[in-house]
Amino acid sequence: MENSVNFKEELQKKTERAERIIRRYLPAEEGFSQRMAEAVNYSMTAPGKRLRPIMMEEAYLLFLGRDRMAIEPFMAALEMIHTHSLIHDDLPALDNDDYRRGKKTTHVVYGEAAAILAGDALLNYAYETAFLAFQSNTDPAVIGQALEILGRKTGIHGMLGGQGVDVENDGIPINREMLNYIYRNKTSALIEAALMTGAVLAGAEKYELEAMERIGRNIGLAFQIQDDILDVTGDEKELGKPVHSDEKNHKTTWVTLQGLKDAHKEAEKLTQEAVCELSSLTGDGEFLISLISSLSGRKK
Ligand code: GRG
Repeated sequence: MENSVNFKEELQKKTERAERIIRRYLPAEEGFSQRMAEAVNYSMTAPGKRLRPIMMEEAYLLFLGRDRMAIEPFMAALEMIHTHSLIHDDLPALDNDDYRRGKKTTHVVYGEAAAILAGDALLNYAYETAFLAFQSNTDPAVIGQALEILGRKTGIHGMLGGQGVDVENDGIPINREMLNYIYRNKTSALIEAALMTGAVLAGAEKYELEAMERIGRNIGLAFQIQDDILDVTGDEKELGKPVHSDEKNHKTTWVTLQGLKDAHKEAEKLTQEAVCELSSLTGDGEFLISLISSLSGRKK
């Protein structure tokens, strides 16, 4: 992208667009439990970055997709699955977090039972939403392929699988190989899903899908390492406090394992690999490249 002002403006426009799409597909707060409905909409309208739907649409545009009725329900569905994972991850049985997206977490506001149900509701409603793509003019076989990717990358062989291994190893020192496995699944898989579903809905070839999967993996790993960096340098760095390890969860992270300097280097290397592979594909990947590059310097 020409300069960072242009990129920021573009990002804001694309975030607002993703926001409008997501809100359009949210369930009406009637016809089912009022508390659950409020909890669903509370968590979905909290100010997330909307990175995954944005990436999905960019991948779609990269391969010249044109059918809004096919891509938009998938964008909303992926953000629902992401939000479900955040609600559940924040629960007392998992990370026990009180704040998310700058607001009190869903279980703190609505109670644990409603938060569990809201997370379940979103996971299920995500598929109801994605199925709306069958009302579009896109080949049903292609939509079926996108649904298969969405299910696989977010399930036991993807995000949920990574989270399972993460929880199992909580408090136990793990090696770099295991940490990579967890990050690849827990974090990269959703980004892989975003890029691959976007590409497949636009009619990308198999080799192009494989490229999107590798790009998503590298972006996700860089994103998670950056998250580890922010865990130790975030607010405290600004306050001039010393860097510390992940004290809250006694968790192994890239930073506790390899140190901050190495973590920065690795995030940069992975980002460059993703940018390089993206540049080699045909189509206009300029915005996506700027977005990926901006993530390794993100502050939240
Ligand atoms: C509990 C089913 C279940 C799954 C949990 C990945 C995960 C699996 C939970 C989320 C917690 C976490 C630390 C995930 C790692 C990826 C990550 C940093 C997510 C936050 O994504 P952002 O920064 O969040 O895009 P926003 O709020 O901007 O959407």
